[in-house]
Amino acid sequence: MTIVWTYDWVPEGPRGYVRDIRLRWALEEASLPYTVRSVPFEERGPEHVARQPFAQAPFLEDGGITVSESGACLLHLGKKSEVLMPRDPQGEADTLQWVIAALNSIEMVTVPWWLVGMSRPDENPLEGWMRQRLEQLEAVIAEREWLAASRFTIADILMADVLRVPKVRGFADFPAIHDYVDRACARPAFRKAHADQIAHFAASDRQREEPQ
Ligand SMILES: N[C@@H](CCC(=O)N[C@@H](CS)C(=O)NCC(=O)O)C(=O)O
Repeated sequence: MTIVWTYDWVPEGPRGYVRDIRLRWALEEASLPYTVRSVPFEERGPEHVARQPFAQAPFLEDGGITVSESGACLLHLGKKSEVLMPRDPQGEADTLQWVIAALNSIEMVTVPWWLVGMSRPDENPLEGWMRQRLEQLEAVIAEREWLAASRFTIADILMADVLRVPKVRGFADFPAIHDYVDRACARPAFRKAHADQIAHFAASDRQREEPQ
C-alpha cells in the first residue's frame, strides 16, 4: 500500500496547500489505494531527514521504495498508472516537459515573487518576471484544455496546484489561467484530496486540545 507522509500538524495558513495534496490528488485520480501518515511538524528528527533531506513534506513510501519531492513522487505514481502519465512516447514527453515547467519555470517564479512581496509589497523587483511568465503561460493555456497529450495528467496536478495559490491567482487578470485552475479544482479527485487534508489537520487540532 502506498503511504503518503505529511506533517502531523501545520498552522492554519498553509492548510489546503501543503504539498501532500499533490500526491493525494494523483492517487485519487488513479484510484490507487493509499494511506496517510504523519511526521512531527515541530520536531523534525533524523528519521524524517533520512527520507526528506530538507526535513520537508511530503514524501512517499511504496513497496519498499522511498521518494521525496512532490514532482518525483508524481513521476513515481505516473509509472504506476496510465491515468496519470500517457504511455505513447510524445504524450509521455509532453507530460514530462510540463511537469518540469510547472516546477522549474512557473513555481520557480511564483514562490520567490510571493516571498519577496511579503517584505517589499510596493516595489517587488520580481513583478515583471512574474507577469512575463504568466502571460506566456496564458497564451498556451488559452489554446488547450489540459497541458499535455490532450488530456488531464500529472502535469496538470502540479501546474494547477502552483497556480491556485490565492496570491498567485490574485496577481493579474489572466482569464485562461483562471478557468484552467477552476477546471482542475472542480475535479472530484482534487475536492476529495483537499477535504481530506483539511480533515487531517483538524483531527490533529482536536488531538492537541485533548487533556494529556
Ligand atoms: N520541493 C519540495 C518542496 C516541499 C515544501 O516546500 N514543503 C513545505 C510544505 S508544502 C514544507 O515542508 N515547509 C516547511 C519547511 O520548509 O520547513 C516539494 O515539491 O516536495
